[in-house]
Parts: sequence; structure tokens; C-alpha cells
Amino acid sequence: MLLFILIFSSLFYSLYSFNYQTVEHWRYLRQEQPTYTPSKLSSYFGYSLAIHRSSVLIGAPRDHSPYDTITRRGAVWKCKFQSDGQCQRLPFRRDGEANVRVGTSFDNKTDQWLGASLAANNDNIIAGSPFLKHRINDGHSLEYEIPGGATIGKYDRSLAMTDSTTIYSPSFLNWHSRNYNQEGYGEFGFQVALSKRPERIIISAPGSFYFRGGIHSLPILEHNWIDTRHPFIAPHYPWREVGWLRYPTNYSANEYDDWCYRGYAVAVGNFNEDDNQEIVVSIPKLHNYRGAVEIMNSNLDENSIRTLNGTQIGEYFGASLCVIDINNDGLDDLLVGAPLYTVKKDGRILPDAGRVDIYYQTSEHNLIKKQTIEGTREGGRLGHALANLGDIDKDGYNDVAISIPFINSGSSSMVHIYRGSKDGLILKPSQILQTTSLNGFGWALQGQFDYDNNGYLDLAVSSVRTETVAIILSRPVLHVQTKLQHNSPSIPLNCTLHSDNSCFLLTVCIYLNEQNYQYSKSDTLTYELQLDKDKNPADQRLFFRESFKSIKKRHFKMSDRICHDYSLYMKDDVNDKLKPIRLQINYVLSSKLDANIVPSILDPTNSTFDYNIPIQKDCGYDDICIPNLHLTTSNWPDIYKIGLTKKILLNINVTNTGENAYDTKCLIQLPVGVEYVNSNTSSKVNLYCNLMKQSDRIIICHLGNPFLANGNIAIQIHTAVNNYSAIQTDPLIFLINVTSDNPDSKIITTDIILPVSSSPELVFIGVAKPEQIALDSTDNNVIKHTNDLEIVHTYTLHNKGPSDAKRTEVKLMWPMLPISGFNDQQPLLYGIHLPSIIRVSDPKAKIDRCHIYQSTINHVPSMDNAGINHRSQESSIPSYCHGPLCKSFICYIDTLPIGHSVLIQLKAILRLNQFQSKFDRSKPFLIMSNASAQVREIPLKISSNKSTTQAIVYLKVCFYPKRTHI
Ligand SMILES: [Ca+2]
Ligand SMILES: [Ca+2]
Ligand SMILES: [Ca+2]
Ligand SMILES: [Ca+2]
Repeated sequence: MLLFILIFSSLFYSLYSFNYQTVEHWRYLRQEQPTYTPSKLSSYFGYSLAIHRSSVLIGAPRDHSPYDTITRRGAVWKCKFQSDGQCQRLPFRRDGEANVRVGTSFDNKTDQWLGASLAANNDNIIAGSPFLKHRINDGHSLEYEIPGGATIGKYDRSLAMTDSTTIYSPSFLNWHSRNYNQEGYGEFGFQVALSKRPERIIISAPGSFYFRGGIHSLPILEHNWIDTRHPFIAPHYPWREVGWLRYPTNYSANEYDDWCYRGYAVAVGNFNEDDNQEIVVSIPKLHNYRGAVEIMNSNLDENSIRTLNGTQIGEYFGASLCVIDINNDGLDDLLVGAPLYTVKKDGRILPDAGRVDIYYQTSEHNLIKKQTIEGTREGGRLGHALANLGDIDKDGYNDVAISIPFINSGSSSMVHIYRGSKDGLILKPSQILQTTSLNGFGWALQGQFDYDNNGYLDLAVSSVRTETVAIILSRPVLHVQTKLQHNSPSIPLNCTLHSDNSCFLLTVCIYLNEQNYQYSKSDTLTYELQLDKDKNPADQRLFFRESFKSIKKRHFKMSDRICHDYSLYMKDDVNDKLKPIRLQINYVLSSKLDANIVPSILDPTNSTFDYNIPIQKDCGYDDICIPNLHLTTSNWPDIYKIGLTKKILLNINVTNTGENAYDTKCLIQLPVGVEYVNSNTSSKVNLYCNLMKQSDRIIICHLGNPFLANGNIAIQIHTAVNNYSAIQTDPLIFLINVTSDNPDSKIITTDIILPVSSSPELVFIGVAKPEQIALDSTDNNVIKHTNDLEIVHTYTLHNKGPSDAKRTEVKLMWPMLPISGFNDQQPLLYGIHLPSIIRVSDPKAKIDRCHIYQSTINHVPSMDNAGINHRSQESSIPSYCHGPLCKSFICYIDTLPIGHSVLIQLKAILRLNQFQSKFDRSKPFLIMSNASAQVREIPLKISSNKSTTQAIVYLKVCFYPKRTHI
């Protein structure tokens, strides 16, 4: 019989790629062309899978041979490894090939589902045929037809059948048990398994006792196989006898316990302290359809039962089981599939997305659920099949396959591969096998066999709907080990291009991990060796002499060990002398495609290798430099007076009392408005200062690499204020810090704080014209007829700086009141106009203006002229004139630049005849105006102080015996 090995490169694709070969080397096992129409009835080829010696066994329970007298007898196919698709229908014993009649008994093998379940080891093959019908006549004209049986074959090395092939069936028991309520419809052989210790055959019958189900455990006998007609003596669970009826011992009135399907799946594993393997049995519809899994010893001892429970109604907990030691602690762990589990996640409900619960066995043999994998695809049925793959990548941990066969009703299917580890299953799949060409791909999974004998375990995946089994071959995993050697423990800085070629020699050796690794002669390993991986190309420090480059690519044929020598050199002018140089080696494996050999793959966890080489330093025995940097500063001027000078000088002194400081830098951040001019040093050290890129306020000064132990440098930083209106703060703050690249070195910081003086200083001087007159006090009549006199008081306002005055307010006052004792009807002064403002040295038109000022001070003036004995800007000015007794003005002076002056002139006419005889002429009389000036605004963003400057001017009227004009 020919089955095909086909290569369909387009059928499969895979996300990730470790370590099954996914495209070129899948083998497809298929049946011969069927005689029936496949769309109507499939042979169910691939319904079950097993490994026997060097063959894959494939169950096809609906298989129909055109040469057979029995309709759809079912079949088990043997496909020898590397057989180029040569598969054979497995022969069972001769009388098993036909319907058998013995006495009144009759075995009806039509539609018996031979191959619905399979288990095999090197000696035995067990194929379940759960619908085998054994018809019996009880001698009372009643005929019972009892279904269920398991065919057990014992084969020699050439897979020739032997006479020891036999059929087990409970229907061969005494006929009481043949009642369909008991073993009848029991579907005996629904699942089969083999345990190693003790050697037993486990057969499930989920249809027994109203589909409560049951388990049979039979000893395997080396010789003298139990005859088919021998009473069926296997222990059976659950079991008890009530009168002539036998019921399960845990029989209860709970109607849901009927139809619970005990034995839907079976597995064996060691879950207690004894060395014997226990039996794991699933009951997917127990507990009101939540399902359970029972673990019991191989004798089916009721007292040994432990139970794991499902959680969700209808999830089909235990539809699949897988015993595997995931974390390699020597204790079997257990995966339980629940493919109809409804996943609720992120507000979405995904019916039948499926779930797998992972139980780990503790050293006390408890099973603890620590991990869960949930499906993400509605209807995908994750966990429909599970498989222990063995250790497919030889990392010491067994690996797992979980199928998701029915995405979009099976038109899309996936098998996820998970790697074991000491911490349990790594929940991110290492590989996802995916197809849209094989409907329901992942119905059954079988691992732990080496189809191509390359030392790596392979995987069989079936698609029953397309009657296909795909063999997916494992790629050998190449673990590369790298060793680097160099002739000097660190790279000397003086090992430059012009130095001796041998000043730094590097040897790269590559080893293959596995002595038995079967590398192909066509396999080429390539490595890319990158020097100074952490630096940009422009900053790289280390180079190959042969190419002047810092990267080297090398191809070489595989062998156990290979070494390459390189001579390296350092760049002349290296900035970073501290950070070690990181070497990185990246490996790539390339293999020529060969249809007969599965190419190797690199272990992704060690395809990259990193290595650090230090640079030689002068840091004592420990080669660790600990600098001790100190920073002192001074500045000129002490106070920055805006407008007086543009320059600001910063003096910075850095000393190092520790070991060498590498790549030492001083950073100075200037305040807004201060600009960098230049820098210099009086020390015999190269100083290089510049503004940092993309900054006009941060100066970076390189003090040396290294800045040597006991080094000292005095730096002068010249700065200027070119536009003082840009100054925004008072004081100006200069932030200064010093850093080095040494590990754990501290940043040394200090600030220079420079107060700002900003308010302009005004000088206010007044001149009276005339300054003095003398009246003849002896002749009252002369005074009475003296002409009135014009008097002019001129105030000069001068801005001494340091800044312009943007707006200045000047208040002026004239006395105009009558003098007591004189003619009250006439004020002393008349003809008073608004003050006039005269710009002395500023040709630009300014908006100066004056108004009459209404004083609000309600203060009765004193006309006492005593105490006013000299004119002085500093002396306190008595307020002798307010309100209606005075004439007050306010003037607003527009911008008054530094060094400029403005004149404010008051004019009035004095009535001299007011000084008649009633007036006390024993003392001179002062006719006094006064003025005060205040800068209200300066052209800066900082605030100014608002001090007031005052001046007074007066005409002194004296009285002499003779009338005399001065
Ligand atoms: Ca045990
Ligand atoms: Ca374990
Ligand atoms: Ca592994
Ligand atoms: Ca293999």
C-alpha cells in the first residue's frame, strides 16, 4: 500500500521558528485513493496516533478496504520511519480478519471502529474497537448484541503478525454483565493506554452503566495470552455487586451522574511515593457537567482515588490529558484540556475557545494548578489534543504541543509548541504551526519519535477531515560557545596604528556544544564581530589593523573548534578612556537546502555573545580611579550695575587631589541676558571651552582626559551683557559644575550669585533768577511803589545712570498765597503758567508734558520762614504750601537716557509791594519753590527701586536801610 510523502511548501506557515522545520521538510502521510466519495464518508485516517518501534501507527476507524468482506471494519496503518510513504495496513490475527462465529456466539465487525484508540510500546499494539458487536444467543431465543472490544496484537521485529493477537471484550464475560445497562453499549476500547510499571493495559469504557463509564486494568502476560473465551478477569472500576446486578460503588441518585463519561480520556504517570505508575481518568461531565479527573493506582483501588475538578459547566474538563515532567524535577506533572471552555476576556465572550490547566506535582505529591493557557479564538477548541513531545531542542526540559484545530470551523488550525523550563512551561509559544489547508489540523498529536534519525524528536499531527498526517521534523539545535583571549589584560592607549602590530592581539575561538552534533559539510557559520558596539561609528575607538574598520564578518565551515587571530589598534585621540570596549559577536547559520537533511538552527538564546575589554588606566593596583575634585570661584564685578559695564568675568579653579579623572568637564550655565565671549587659562594645561550644541547659555570646558592626579586649572570665563534689557533676574546666577566619567564620581557644583543694580541715579539742581533782592526797609512808601518782579526758578534733572529712565515723574510747587498781615486780596505771585520743559542734549522728540496737580493733602500750611536757612537737596523741605494756597504741577518726563539732562522752568511775577511796613523786616524772606523727581519706569524686566530726589529753589528778599538792587 502506498502512502505519499508530499512536499507542499505553501501549505504551512509558522509564526516564530524554534525548532521545527516548517516548510520544506514536512512529510505528509496519506491513505491510498479511497473507493468511496471522501466528501460523504471519511476513513477518519489520523483519528488516533501511536509509535511502535520504528513506525508511526495511524488509526483509521472508518477505513473500508474494497477487498474486505466486512463493511468499514476500520484499520490501523503502519508507516515506517523514512519509508518514503510506504505504509501498510496492520494485520491482526487471522480470525480477527473476519466476522467470527463460535458456537452460538458471533462477532460482528462491521462498523466496529477498529483504530478509534491506539497504544503501543516495543512489544504490544493495542487498538480499540469500541463498537465491535458480540452477538450471543442465550439459548432462550434471546439474542444480545454487546458492543465494545479491544484488539491486542503482539508483533515481532518485522511487524509480522503472531498468533498471540487477541481480542478482549467484557462481552465475553458471563452473560449477566452483557446486559446493555451494564457493559452493554459500554464502548469498551474507547481509550487505551499502556503502563510500564506495572506492565498493564488500561482500557476505558465510558458507556458502561448508563454512560457512567468505567476503567479496566489488565496485566500484560509475557506468554499465554488470555484466550478470547477466557472469563474476563481484569479489575474494573467502579464496581460493586447488588444481587445479580453490578453497580458503580459511588452510584448515587444524582441523575447527572449518568452520562458522565468516566474514561473519556486516560493516561498513566507516577503521582505518589511508590514507583508504580498511577492511572489518570477523566470524567468530563461529572459534577453537573463541570467535569473531573481521577487519579488512582493501577489496581483501581477505590481508596487511592484523588480528584481534580473542573470549574465551568460544559467546558469538557479532561477531554484530553497529558502526563509530562515539565520542570525536570523527576516528578510527573499533568496537563488537563477543556476544549469547550468559554473564555471571557476584555468584555468579550469566546465560546469553545478552550483552556488547558497545568498541574505541577510537589515533592509531597500534591498536584497544584499553577498555570493556565486560555484560547483566544472562538470555537478554536484549544486543548483538543495535547502531547508530550519529549525534549525537542535538547535543552534538558520536555516540551509540549497543544492543538487549536477548529478556528473558523476548522478551516484554520494551529498547533502551539511550548518549551519546558525549571520554572515550568514558558507560556509564550516557541513556535506556532498554522495551516488553512488541512481542515481540523491538530485532531491528534504524537511526539517522542525520531522520524529522520537525526537525534531530534519529531511530531506527527493529524487532520482527520483531510485524512492526512503531517510529520514535522525537528531541526538540530546548534549551541555555539565563544571564547576570547588577548595578549594584554587591557588595551594600552598607546597601541595605535603606528605601534607594533603585536601590541594588542585578539583570538576568537568557537566551539560546538554537542559532540554528537551531526553538522552537514554544507553548513556555514557566519559571525559578525563588532568592536566597540556601544559607540556610534564616529566615536569608535578600536579597529582591525587589516581593514582599519571596527567590524569583521567571517564565514567558515563547521567543525568542532575553530579559532581566528586579529591584531587591533586604538584610535589616536580617544575621548572616552574609561568605558570598557564592548565586543559583540552575532552568529548566523546558513545551510544549503537539501531535501534529505533537515537544516540545523541556532539556539536563539546564544546566537549573540558579548565581551568587554577594559582600557589600560593609570589607577594603581586596583585599576580603579577615584578622583577627588574641588571647585572654587570668584567674579568681577561684585555688583553688576546695568549700563556701567558690559563685562562680567568668572574665575573658576578646579583641582584634583585624588586619582586620574577621566573626561573631566566643567559646565557653566549663564543667566539669561549674559553672553559668552571667550575663555583662557593661566595654567599650563590645554583648555578647550565652547558653547554646547543647541545651547547659547551652557559653556562646556574640557579639562583633560584624564585630568591628572594633583592637577590644577584656573579658568577665566569672559562674558558680557550686550543688551541689558534682556536681563530677567536679579541677582544673576551662574551655575557651575564639574564632572568626570569615573564610575561613582560625584558631580561638584557651585553657583556664582551676582546682584544687579538697575535704578538710574538722578541729579536734581535748581537755580533761582534772581537769587536775592534787597528792599529799603526804611521807606515804606518806596516799597509800596516798587514795580513787580519776574522771577524764574529753573530745575535741572540729570540722569547719572546706570540705566535709562523710561518715565520720570516730577512734582513742582509754587507759593502764591498772600502773606499774613498783608493785603489778603492779592496773592504774592501771579502770572504763573505751566512749567516749561527744555531738553538740553537730546534731539529726539519726546513726549514730555505737565499738568496742574491737585494735591489731596489737607494740611494747613505754615508760612513760617524761620528754619529755612540754606538750600539743599538733602535737607528736609517744609511743606509750607498746599491746596489753594499753592500752585502745584506734575510733569511726566519721557525717556531720559544716561548722561542726559532736562530743564524744567517755573516762571512767576512777584508783587514786591506786598512787603510793606506791616511785614516783619527783621529777617529775610524766602520765596521758595520745590520739586521732587522719581523714576517710575526703566526699560528692564527686573524691578527698580523708586527713591525720590528733591530740590528747592528760593529767592531771598532782604531788607536794608537803603533801597538797593542787587
Ligand atoms: Ca506511583
Ligand atoms: Ca515535574
Ligand atoms: Ca526542551
Ligand atoms: Ca528527528
